Amino acid sequence: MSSTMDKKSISNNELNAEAIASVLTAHGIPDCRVYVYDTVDSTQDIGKALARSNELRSLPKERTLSGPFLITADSQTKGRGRYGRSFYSPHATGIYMSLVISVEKPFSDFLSITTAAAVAVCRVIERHSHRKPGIKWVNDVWFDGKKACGILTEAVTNAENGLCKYVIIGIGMNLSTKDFPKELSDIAFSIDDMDIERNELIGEIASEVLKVSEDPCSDELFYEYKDRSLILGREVWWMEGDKRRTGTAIDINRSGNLVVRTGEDIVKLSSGDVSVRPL
Ligand code: BT5
Repeated sequence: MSSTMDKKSISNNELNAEAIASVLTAHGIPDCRVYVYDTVDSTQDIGKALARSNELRSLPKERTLSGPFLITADSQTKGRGRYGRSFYSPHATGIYMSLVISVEKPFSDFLSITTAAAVAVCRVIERHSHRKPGIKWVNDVWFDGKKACGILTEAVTNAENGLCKYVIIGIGMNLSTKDFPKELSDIAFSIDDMDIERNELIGEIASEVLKVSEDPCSDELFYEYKDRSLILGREVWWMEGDKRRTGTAIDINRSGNLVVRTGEDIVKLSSGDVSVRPL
């Protein structure tokens, strides 16, 4: 945790594109365009629209906006998670950001981007909080058994060659939200002890995510993800259709599957949700 910086009021801190861009530049990323909004439906949608309008412009190659984009907003009215679920994004009490990265690769090369981004987010939080975050497979950052941050990765693909054109990494984090809706009050957490203001935090998270996205499948990130995993060795349960299944999470493999022992069987879960039995 930084000792030189005073604890600042994150909730009163106004978003500022220049301040965020200067943090990115200080971290060696001068070419990331930053867009700041007050209220949007979803920063993911703005990211996709920007990526598409970039394509539609048909600019000569040397003038296309190929650098990454960062979109952040004070609140979202339709913040989303996976499988059409919603992400609660109240005004100015959290971080709601999407990073758009231009790529020309098969999407399979980017399957690890969500797990790499989770590691990146934990690294940044750890620099600025007294608390230690952990990762709940696949995409949640947890504190004290509650979710503080969720990550959603989406892609824009080229219909002709099936290659991915843009990856959009969405990150939502609670910082000072206190009044969660009833359905979240027992499961959501706000990281309210960080010694960094919001623009700097967004800039640092974006820088770290952009760095890890250069080689999201690296050994270093894979082992760090497993080290930070809260689920390994724990009893878990999940639904298979209307059947409830239970087992012990014993590994996460290189494809990102959660490997679970259920009696005599070994099951590999590829996505979806597992719940962890409380300790
Ligand atoms: C996620 O999905 O956790 C991915 C969340 C990504 C949000 C970011 S914000 C910026 C960008 N723009 C967007 O529109 N989205 C991204 P998932 O694993 O499906 O989890 C969704 C579940 O998390 C919900 O069904 C709730 O149970 C829970 N949840 C919703 N809002 C929450 C919050 N603020 N804090 C903690 N848990 C929450």
